Amino acid sequence: MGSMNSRGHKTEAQVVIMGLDSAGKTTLLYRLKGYQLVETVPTVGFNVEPLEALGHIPLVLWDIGGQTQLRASWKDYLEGTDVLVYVLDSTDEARLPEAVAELMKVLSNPNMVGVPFLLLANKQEAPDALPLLEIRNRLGLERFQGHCWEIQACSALTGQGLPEALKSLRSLRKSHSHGCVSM
Ligand code: G3D
Repeated sequence: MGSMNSRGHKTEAQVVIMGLDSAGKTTLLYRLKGYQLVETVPTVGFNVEPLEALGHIPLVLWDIGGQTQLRASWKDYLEGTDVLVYVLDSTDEARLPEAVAELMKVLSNPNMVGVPFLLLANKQEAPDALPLLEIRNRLGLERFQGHCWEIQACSALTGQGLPEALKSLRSLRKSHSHGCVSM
């Protein structure tokens, strides 16, 4: 893994998936890999999974547990990140401010300067999910100056929005080296 942290040596893009616990990161990871998870367990530490769903672009997704005690170590995994995927639980209105605060902390890490990110408003198929526009408004666009970013509604459970999410991921990955196409 050390070689993947070195920008000079890696051949794969490094995509990091983060989010609070229960946001749906593990379900999403397995769904993106074409697996179906029957049951998930809280992620401890991180999983490194090669993702071939993006055609010929090999990506590595690091699924980092969002439990409070592990959040302190997030910064250790950020070096060499090409794209951050940050998963929000659209049904957890109460924790949205906490999720945004944690995202701000991650983005303020020196390793994250100029790193593009994709916000996934997950669990959108749930009846009590906040609509994407509402989530977008609550996030406050002005916070994210200096980063290319996109927001995408999705459901890791049904797969809704995931093809679009992968497309965004691919364009954000390019934007890391070539600048934002759109903000
Ligand atoms: P985490 O890896 O971010 O901690 P998990 O989250 O992937 O373990 O998911 C936490 C719970 O949310 C799981 O339910 C999982 O089934 C559910 N979940 C994940 N994605 C979605 C989604 O898109 N829609 C809905 N409705 N639920 C989702 P349990 O009941 O096992 O805790």
